[in-house]
Amino acid sequence: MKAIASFVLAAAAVTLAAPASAQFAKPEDAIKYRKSALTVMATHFGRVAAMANGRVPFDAKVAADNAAVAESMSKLPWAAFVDGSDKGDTKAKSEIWSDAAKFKDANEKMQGEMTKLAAAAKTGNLDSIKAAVGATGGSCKACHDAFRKE
Ligand code: ASC
Repeated sequence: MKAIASFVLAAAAVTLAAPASAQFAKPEDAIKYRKSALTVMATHFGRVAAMANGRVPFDAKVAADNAAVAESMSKLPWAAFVDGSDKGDTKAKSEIWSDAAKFKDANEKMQGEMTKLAAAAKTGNLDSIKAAVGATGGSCKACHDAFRKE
């Protein structure tokens, strides 16, 4: 009993200590995970963009809250581009793996823009938010153009 308890605790410790790195039982799980994170990111980024574009009234607190969620999400998808997850229900291009350095640059650029957007949204300055939304959207598009199939 004691041995089992120690084993369970040790297993839990290993799980908890591991960062958000590649821990997926199957390639499909990794695909589902990264698409989910990107969907949540796009949803919250979209709410800020809608305010920046004047499609919905500007509310500084709503903008800041949504930008913070989008920034958090922007860090998550990349560990899920594991080997073998280029096939299946995904638009990922093979260049993600064959040109991994360029993919890393592109997603790090986006993460950086998302961080700047979250900082701009925190200040509540709509002009800064507009500029940051433009730069962030551009970094989303650059990565899609290079690494996402139609
Ligand atoms: C979004 C969204 C994207 C990007 C991209 C920018 O709001 O969901 O994928 O912006 O369209 O060009």
